[in-house]
Amino acid sequence: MSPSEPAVALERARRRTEELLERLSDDELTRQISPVQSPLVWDLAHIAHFEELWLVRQRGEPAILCDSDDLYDAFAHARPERGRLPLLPPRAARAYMRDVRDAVLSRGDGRSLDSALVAMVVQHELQHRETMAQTLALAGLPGPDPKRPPDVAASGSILVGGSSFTLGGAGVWSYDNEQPAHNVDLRPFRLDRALVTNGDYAAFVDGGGYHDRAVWSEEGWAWRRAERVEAPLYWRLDDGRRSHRRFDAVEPLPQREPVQHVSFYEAEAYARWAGKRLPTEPEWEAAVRTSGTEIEHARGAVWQWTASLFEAYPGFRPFPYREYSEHFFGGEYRVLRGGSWCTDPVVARVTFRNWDLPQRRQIFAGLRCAADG
Ligand code: AVJ
Ligand code: FE
Repeated sequence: MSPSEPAVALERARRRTEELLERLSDDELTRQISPVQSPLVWDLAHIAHFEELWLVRQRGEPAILCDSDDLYDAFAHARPERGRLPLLPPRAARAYMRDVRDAVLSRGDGRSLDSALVAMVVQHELQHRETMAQTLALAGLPGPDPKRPPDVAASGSILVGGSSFTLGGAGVWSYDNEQPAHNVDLRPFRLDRALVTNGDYAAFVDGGGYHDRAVWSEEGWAWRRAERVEAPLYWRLDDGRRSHRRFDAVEPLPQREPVQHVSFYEAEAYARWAGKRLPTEPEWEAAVRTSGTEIEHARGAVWQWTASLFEAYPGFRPFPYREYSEHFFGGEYRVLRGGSWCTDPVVARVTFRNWDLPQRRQIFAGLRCAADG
């Protein structure tokens, strides 16, 4: 990032946030729409609070939001409780965002800012923008434009083969969990060029995949039964015709679009039903690094569940935001790779690691299958 770029990157992220929420009423912004998401007005003030911590207070300037630090600390209150907190109302939250930004840019247009901290703050806002888009989808409110992934055209698979690959890296945009770069040895494997489409996935649903115990893991089967899941989130069946809800509209299921809103358990079951498996995280990154152009929609179409648990790379050091990754290591979360149609390109990097609980379906996530080589 050159000296003038921090301000540009910060302002660009902010415009994307504002555009997403422009048309919403105060009630829509304030409501606890789902227990798995925060009220939108929490995300807004949390974005500003994060920026205040890292770009204002970090350089020794006085606090802007006094006495409310714990309200916007993601570890102080769980998502389902945030709607009951005395949050800043929409007008005040927006004013707070502007006040923080003014303080950040007050000194020489942001020229004195640390690029790595700005990169973290910019990415953080863009990640929350995607989280807020998930909330809009859950609420049935209008989404951003374009609001869908591109159609799939590819077929076949590529063979990636047995050698040593570099995983991870350290650039200005890299989070701690992407570092340090290190070598991994991989056995030869195949990765499908195409993402699994709605049409592919409908064949699994129609073929009884949700009732075929053999293709589900024990944990996945228990989840499916307890939650009575029969299809991806947002799918509908009316008089034998399949449709889905996309944000505020119901439409016929687009067959060639990548499937979205499946859990890790469903992704795993589909892959097994298809006689394949999910790629591991090193396999995904090695394939995209070495054969990126042959893999259709490697990044920026839908997040792709991997078989890997979210764990530290060997030699991991938490920084600068200590809890960002470290808090989530330990085997509860699965890694997703690649980014969705809603992920900003600065986030959808080849080394970027996303994670969520295996049962979550609000993410714009689908899958790409792999097989042994
Ligand atoms: C990387 C999407 C799992 O939302 O929990 C935002 C991103 N971390 N603020 C999350 C994040 C702190 C994170 N994910
Ligand atoms: Fe956050």
